[in-house]
Amino acid sequence: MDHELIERIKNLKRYHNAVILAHNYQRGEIQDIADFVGDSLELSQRAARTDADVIVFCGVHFMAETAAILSPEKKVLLPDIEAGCPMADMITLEELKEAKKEFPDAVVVCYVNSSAQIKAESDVCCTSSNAVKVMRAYKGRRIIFVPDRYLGQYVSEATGQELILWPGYCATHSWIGPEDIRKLKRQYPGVPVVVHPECRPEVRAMADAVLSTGGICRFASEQDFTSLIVGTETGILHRLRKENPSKRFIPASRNAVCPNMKRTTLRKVARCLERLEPEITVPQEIRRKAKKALDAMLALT
Ligand code: CIZ
Ligand code: SF4
Repeated sequence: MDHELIERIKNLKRYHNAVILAHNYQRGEIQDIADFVGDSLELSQRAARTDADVIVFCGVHFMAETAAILSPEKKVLLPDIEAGCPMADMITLEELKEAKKEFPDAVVVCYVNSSAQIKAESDVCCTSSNAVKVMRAYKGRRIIFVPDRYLGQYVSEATGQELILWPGYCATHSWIGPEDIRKLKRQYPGVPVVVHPECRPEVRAMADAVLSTGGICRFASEQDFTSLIVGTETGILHRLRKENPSKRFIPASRNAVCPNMKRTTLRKVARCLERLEPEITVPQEIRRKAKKALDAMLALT
């Protein structure tokens, strides 16, 4: 019974002085029990600010790592250790080292969707909400951007900067095709379309706005519309509908479901609070270097 599980989670949370953070792509029932719902950076910053001893990170591996990098004195738990990000895994440390050897004068910018090791080997990190700003700060420099080529292409078009792109991409966002948008535009004439920059360029070209998940949530509450077509992982619809009950949100594709984000269940949250594992830790030397890349980003935004 969900009701009993939720009570158990609440009690364990109090007992361990824990905070539960949920990404915008998590299941609705997970978002509902979380102390805070947001994008990966908002969540990690929130984690660093709380006086909780334990952070239950309902998201994927790199997000829990980011929280551990910013809050080394806290215990960071990931309810399902298998919840990874296939895009983050599309670049290895060796591959990045090779690319750096090939372009020794380049600045390395990594998307937050990357492992702690990749962050440690980068000069600066960025998220989908500040990528344009971060890249502009290095105007005139040669830039290697890893691992998302679609976000890279978007930033390149927005800033006019040429980037050395890595061929990574998010399989979940690439489920959204131009034919989906075309069909919905025909079905709902005049309804605005917002998409995430991880979407394919031909989908992005059909959108009225290209926004991070945080940006989509702000757009939804601030802009005047009755219906909105949303091109990102469908978990965000729960939050959008909850925060804007009088507005209608239409998924660009019902297939845009991230299997890794959906691994987190109430049962797994309760179990990880009972056992205080799986814990995510980052070795000291990697942590120090990765924090430098995150700090460099925070200084720019
Ligand atoms: O940074 C995040 O949380 C991700 C993965 C997406 C977004 O746009 O918020
Ligand atoms: Fe990774 Fe895509 Fe899932 Fe986000 S939605 S965690 S980028 S696979």
